[in-house]
Amino acid sequence: MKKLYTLCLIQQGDDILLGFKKRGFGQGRWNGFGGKVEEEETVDAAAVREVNEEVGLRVAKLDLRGILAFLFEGKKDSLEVHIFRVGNWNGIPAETAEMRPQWFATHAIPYDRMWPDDRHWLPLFLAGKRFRGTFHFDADGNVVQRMDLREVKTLP
Ligand code: 8OG
Repeated sequence: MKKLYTLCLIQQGDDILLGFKKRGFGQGRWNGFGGKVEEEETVDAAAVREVNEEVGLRVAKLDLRGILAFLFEGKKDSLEVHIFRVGNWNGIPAETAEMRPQWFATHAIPYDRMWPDDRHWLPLFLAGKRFRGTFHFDADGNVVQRMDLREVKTLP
């Protein structure tokens, strides 16, 4: 079964807002803000809701920039993550039970403390590109075994 997730990267000038995940899936890693799309919820609505829940911001505009599939060795379920750029929002980033937010300059992104696939696609994101790809992980989600990543002109 394919599970749908959202991931929002909030950008202001040359800086990007990441959150240190304090609990749950991806704990101990820096990441954008997002989560599972609920039944009968649109992907966009889920993206807006998750940013509000995790960092207290109200998203004004979403720009879909990437769709990535993640498969894990020996597991039937796969994830499809829709990645958005958020350049317009209201509010001030606030720490929540799930995330501790911090701004990072583009040249100081903590790739060593992020999901291992991020170093492959985040540079495309930062260069303003759109992309699609598939990442095959080991069972623990620590090692990328195979990947296919390509730039695309448009996304659905
Ligand atoms: O609801 P929860 O916080 O558990 O959702 C997981 C979040 O992590 C969601 O925003 C999607 C995101 N995510 C994955 N896999 C990966 C990945 O490989 N890289 C990044 N950057 N984010 C990921 O589920």
